[in-house]
This record gives sequence, C-alpha cells and structure tokens, in this order.
Amino acid sequence: MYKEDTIAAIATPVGEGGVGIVRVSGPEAERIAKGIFARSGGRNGRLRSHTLHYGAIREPRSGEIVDEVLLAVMRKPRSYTGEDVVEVHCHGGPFVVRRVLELVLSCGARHAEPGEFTKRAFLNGRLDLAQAEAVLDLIRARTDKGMRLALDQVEGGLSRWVGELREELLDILVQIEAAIDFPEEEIELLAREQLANKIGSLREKLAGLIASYEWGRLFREGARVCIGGRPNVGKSSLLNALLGEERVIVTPEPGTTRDVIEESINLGGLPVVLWDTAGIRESSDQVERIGVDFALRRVEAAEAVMVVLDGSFSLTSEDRFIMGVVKGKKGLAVVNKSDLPQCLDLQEARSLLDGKTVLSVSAKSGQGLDKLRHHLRALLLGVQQEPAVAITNVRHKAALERTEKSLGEAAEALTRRLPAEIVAVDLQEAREGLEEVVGMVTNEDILERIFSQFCIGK
Ligand SMILES: Nc1nc2c(ncn2[C@@H]2O[C@H](COP(=O)(O)OP(=O)(O)OP(=O)(O)O)[C@@H](O)[C@H]2O)c(=O)[nH]1
Ligand SMILES: [Mg+2]
Repeated sequence: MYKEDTIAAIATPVGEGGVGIVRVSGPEAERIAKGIFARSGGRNGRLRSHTLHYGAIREPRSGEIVDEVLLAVMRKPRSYTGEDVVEVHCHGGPFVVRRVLELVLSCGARHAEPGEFTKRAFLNGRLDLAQAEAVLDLIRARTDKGMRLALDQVEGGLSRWVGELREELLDILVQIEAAIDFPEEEIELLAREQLANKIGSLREKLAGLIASYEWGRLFREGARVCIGGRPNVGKSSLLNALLGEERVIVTPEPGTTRDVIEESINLGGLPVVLWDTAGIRESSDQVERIGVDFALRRVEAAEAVMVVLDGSFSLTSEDRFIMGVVKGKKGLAVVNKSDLPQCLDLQEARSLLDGKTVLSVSAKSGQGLDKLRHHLRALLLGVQQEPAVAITNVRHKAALERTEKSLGEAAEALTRRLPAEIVAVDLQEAREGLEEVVGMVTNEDILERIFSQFCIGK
C-alpha cells in the first residue's frame, strides 16, 4: 500500500512565474539534493533543516549550472508528508523547472502521482482523511468563504467534532458491552431508557451535521441560477447589472440572446453561476427556436431560476407560459424596468407564481439590485443560521448517514428489549461510519478515488 521510495514533482503551476518549485519527498530526498546542489561559497556540509540555503543546481557530470536556487530541507517528521522533504525553489520559467525535475528524476526519484504527497501525509498520520480532502477544497476554493470553510477543515474542525461524537458513542458502547460480559446483569429498564436517550441526542447532533451538507456544498461548488423570461424583458441587462460590466449584447430588439451565456458572481462568499438565456417564445426562426430549447433545458437544470418580467408592460401569454414552466421550482420573480411607468398587474403575477418572492428592480438604474442579491443568496442557502461545523463532502455525508441509521436501529433494539449483543452490533456499525470520515478505517479503493482528484505535486 505504501511504497517507501522517493517521489518528486513540480509543485507550482505550469507557465512563467516568480518562482517554480520542485518538491522531493522520501528517504533519498537529501542524497538526491546533495548530488545536484552546491551551496554558494563552497562546502556543502550538513544542510540545516527548516532553513533556506542559497546555491546552484548543477548538472552532476558536466558541472554546468542549471539555475541559481534556494533549497529548503525539511527532515522528518516535521514536514508536509512526514518524510524527509526537499524543495528546490528555482526561477519560475517552465523550461528551468522542468530541467531541475529531470535532474532529480535522473538521480533516482520517481515522478509522483496526483495527490501522492498529500496521500503520504495521510498515511504518515500528518493529516487525517477529512483534513486531506479539505486540502483539495482549499486549492479549489472560489470565494473567501469557501476558502475559510476548507481551511477550518484542514485545521481539524470537522475531525474534532467527529472525534467528540465518537467518544460519546464509545461511552454508550462500553455500557452495552458490560452487559454482554455479565449476562446475568440484564440491562435494567431504566438503564435502557437512559441509553436510548443518549443515542437520541447523538442522532440529533448527527442530523444537524448531515443537514449542513447542502449548505457547505453550495459554498464549495457554487449554485447555478438561470435567468429566464420572454424576449426583451431585460434578462441580459440584469446579468450585466449583476456583473457590473457590459458582458452581454443588449438591444431593444426582442430575440437578441440566442446562446446560453454563463458568468460567475460572488454573493457574499457564495459562488453563483448565472445563465442568461434566449427569451422564451414561439418563433419561426430556426436559430432562435434552438436557443429557446436551450433556455428551457437550463431552467430545468438550474438550482434556482430568476423569472424576469417587464414591469412597464401588461402580462403576456408568454409570461404566463414561463411562470407555468417554473411552477414548483425554487426561484424568484424579478419585475424589471422599475424606472419606467408600471403597467404590470402585480396581483395577477403573484397569483401565477406559487408563492415566489416578487422583487421590483431596474437593471438600468440599479434600483433594487442589492435586495435581489440578498434574497437570491437566502433562497439558495435555505437557512439563515450558519452551522457551527459544516460538511462539504459527499463521502462524509454518506458515512454520517450510515452512522445515523445504525444508531436508529440500536435505539430501537434497546427499546424493544432485544439482547445487548444486537445493540452492540448496531453501535459498532455506527462507530465505523464515524471512523470512515476521518480515515481511521479505510481501504485502498477509497484512497485511490480521493487522491487521484488532486493535481500532481500536491
Ligand atoms: N428603461 C429600462 N430599460 C431596460 C431595463 N432593462 C433592460 N432595458 C431595455 O430593454 C431592452 C431589452 O433588454 P435586454 O437585456 O436585451 O432583454 P433580454 O430579456 O435579454 O432580451 P432577449 O435577449 O431578446 O430575450 C433593451 O433596450 C434594454 O436597454 C430597465 O431596467 N429599464
Ligand atoms: Mg438577452
């Protein structure tokens, strides 16, 4: 499962940069570094750990200088992987960095697989699995809020919480197992009730954690919102206004937008992808018809829709059709063009909107946009109250759901006065679910799936 060899990879992105870093980890890291690195001003000696050394990388046979570098040595166990780690900080040209990597490989290192450094960190106990997974979230975070959630998990926020739940569970398990060891002391009725209550409170905490998934997932992956409506109501203008730039073509001509236009905005830390679509109407134009088809599909695929209506016009049959299409779907109604005299029958619109919030805005003047952002964020997140700890990972959610289910079965077995052995089996299953989250029990397949998502060099 764990090969004790030395791995190397470029740790910085491809392309030009201030510095490029080649990372080497494993028992041979220092020997390899010494073979190609010469400190400025002479003798190499023993390189101090956790210190940057200035010098040059040389081609070992010809002695030709490849680059002037800073070399960092981090001896085990105080390194990212928990092994001896050497990092070569070169000038950040793609050619230079590649050349240094090739030298390192020619001295006996193996090219690292995606996520292999982080995998070693996990296998060496530097990080638990939930923390390792959060490293990936951290790299991929798209807003500062997403970043903070990931960082909290890297630092062990979730792991601590799961650890506490596990302790509570072990307490209960000890009592049940005592009853197995001393069968003559059948669990008293009162004790059964107390244990069932404890399990109940544990289940509640788990349920809260499971419910936080949707919230956490949105911050991690973002939400997709479709802007839909009949032609000319101002969908593209609304997208431009929310973006704060003239991204999409706007004309007084109905049927301007044909393709789906995709742009991202940041709603108080929540990454949101907005889709501007073709105005929905019957059309004899082939291109427009395809656009309308695309629009309807995006309305379906989005997590939420913003139905745009033109406040300066009465409702049309096309408006009514669209409001029918989005019935039952999460969404808002945006009555646009509030800067013009209003003709829209709001009461009728409301009656067709199955309780969706109706907001009046002007894409032209910007009136009402802040309120729209606020409502859209609340609609997407569903809850106003920020959970104390949030899970963002579907693997964690599945493991916690299994735990919760097993606890339910244990509680039921207790109240039905089934033998302690049966209760214990359910509780053991619950414990395994919790341990899976942090990787105390795991298998190679799971690890493979997790770490293959990382980039090489991480
Ligand atoms: N007065 C006023 N005019 C607006 C407002 N929003 C959009 N318009 C005008 O309405 C017309 C249509 O705007 P678009 O944004 O292209 O409308 P659309 O819904 O994207 O139209 P299609 O792409 O054809 O479906 C343009 O002339 C805009 O300038 C607004 O808030 N106030
Ligand atoms: Mg448009």
